[in-house]
Amino acid sequence: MPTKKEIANARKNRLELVTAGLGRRELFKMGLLTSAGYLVRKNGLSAWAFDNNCGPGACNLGCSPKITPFLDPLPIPPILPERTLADPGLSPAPQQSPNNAINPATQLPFEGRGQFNGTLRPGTDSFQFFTNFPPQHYFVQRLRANTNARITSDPNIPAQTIWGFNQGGSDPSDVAIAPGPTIVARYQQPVVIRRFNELPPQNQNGGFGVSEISTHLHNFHSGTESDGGPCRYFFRGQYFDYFHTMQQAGFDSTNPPNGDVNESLSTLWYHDHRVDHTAENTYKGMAGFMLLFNEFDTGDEGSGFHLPSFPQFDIPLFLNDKLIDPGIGLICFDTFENDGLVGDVQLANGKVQPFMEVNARRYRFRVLDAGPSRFYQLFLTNPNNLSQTIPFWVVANDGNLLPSPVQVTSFRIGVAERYDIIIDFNQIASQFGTSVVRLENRLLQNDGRGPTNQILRAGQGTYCVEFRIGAQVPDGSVDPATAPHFYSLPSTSLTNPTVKPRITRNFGFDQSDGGWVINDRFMSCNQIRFTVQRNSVERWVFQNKGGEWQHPIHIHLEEFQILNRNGRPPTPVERSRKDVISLNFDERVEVFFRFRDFRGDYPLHCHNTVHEDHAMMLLFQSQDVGDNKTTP
Ligand SMILES: [Cu+2]
Repeated sequence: MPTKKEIANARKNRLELVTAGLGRRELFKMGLLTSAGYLVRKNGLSAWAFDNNCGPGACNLGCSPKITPFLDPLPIPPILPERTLADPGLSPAPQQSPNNAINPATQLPFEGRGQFNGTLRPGTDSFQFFTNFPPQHYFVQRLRANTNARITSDPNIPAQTIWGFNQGGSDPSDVAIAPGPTIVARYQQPVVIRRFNELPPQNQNGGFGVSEISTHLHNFHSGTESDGGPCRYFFRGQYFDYFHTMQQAGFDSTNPPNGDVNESLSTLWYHDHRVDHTAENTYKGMAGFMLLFNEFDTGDEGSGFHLPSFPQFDIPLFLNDKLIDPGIGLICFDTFENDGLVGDVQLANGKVQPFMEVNARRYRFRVLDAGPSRFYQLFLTNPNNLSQTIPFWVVANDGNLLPSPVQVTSFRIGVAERYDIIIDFNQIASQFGTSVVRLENRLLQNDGRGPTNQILRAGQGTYCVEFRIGAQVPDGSVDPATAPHFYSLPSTSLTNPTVKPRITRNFGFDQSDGGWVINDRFMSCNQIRFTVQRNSVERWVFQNKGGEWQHPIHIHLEEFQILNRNGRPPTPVERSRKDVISLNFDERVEVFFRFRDFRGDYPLHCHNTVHEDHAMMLLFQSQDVGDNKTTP
């Protein structure tokens, strides 16, 4: 074990390297980085890596200061206000071929800026299907620094600087918040979101974060030009228009003209996706929720599927973990750690271990693991009787309502996954005799490589939110115990043998040379690895090639269904369409894809954002004629 002095010295030296803005190549040349990508154990650079005595969930940078839990109410992100074309932020008005003088959509800064290989732009820079689905709703967001963000009212922790999204106003008082405002949209009502890059210059980043950004709308079926992919970042002083058709998948193929209602999504999130820097940028605050409604999932418990009414009883829950520098009390990030980053300070909706006063009735919570690297196994815990096992319901996976609710006592969630759950606080109060129940993460994870799969005892994990149950109020929402039916799952090659995959592709996820590879290669913006055939179906096989690592793998453009995990059928909560597949140790998973509608390039990547940045990602494309690369 290093001494306290050695730890402090290492921290100081590392911060100096960060402040000096030295890149990995410079550090390597200076002999400070090993070929495996780790800081060499000299000059007091890596002592923190050995200070791992902070207990379960500890970081490998040292221990954050202890922060009193349950001091602050759970913040509910404000709903992003809609704008009209008369708003100055929307002048000039969005158009099908964006205004390239300001909007760089057709001047994409592919890797190395100016080294862009022109053959890589198979899609069009104009918005696909814009004339079919002209925009009806407009939003504006400005990405800014907020130097006065409070993650807790604990007086020992100072105000933090976050980089995040504001509510669209140009006035300085419209500050950025993390998580960002919630964007609410409805199916069949197309939207344009204009995002301005008003971030500070790079040398004012306080140690991490880059002010070149790309905003991905996670899991929406978007054209490549509006997907916010890793290589489509834009710069300070610019804006970028994102157009979303708000049609379900299949609108130009299997289910014209509006897509398959069974593929309606509910809980999405938007986040920065800048290649090589997504972890630090999302960690710095650039992420928020986007919720979609339709004629079934209406947001009103008096209609449709009768799910709890939004926003009063339908609550987004943004979970992430942080490291706090014990010397200065500020959020820190280790840009020299390739394995991943787990913090020992737990946040929900931007506050440290908040509380929420709820009524005794049913609520819908939209739980998001916002990373960067932690997996959770979430339970409900009665702090006054740890022996109780408290059930609740999973109703949606990755934004897809399940065919029917599934009762659980816990669920596992990896980075970027979403689980919508229903908690009946009236039932908990009466059945378990408690007015307090806590959402607790009981999955032991010691470092960024992945969880241990060890489940801690109740009360020994990390509390994420404390619910304080108040008065009973009318509840018009559906009781999940009555087994309501939501959407049906589209067919796969398992459920309908006439649905034959055109090709099976294999993807191996491994470690190499201090980084992370897919089929032995690193991410490159200048390389498209394979081509799927638009309006065809494929089977993909994901193999985790390590016994020490877990990877939450995310694919853009289309969702998949799990055919099997190590030959076994998926669990009831994973019998769903999904956009993230968490690969357990050495696991092999087969999934079924249907590729439709859009043409263009999209990424496949690990959503442990530190793995993603080092460089477990590839680009593929969707075109009218696909290729036959089985191990791309
Ligand atoms: Cu990974």
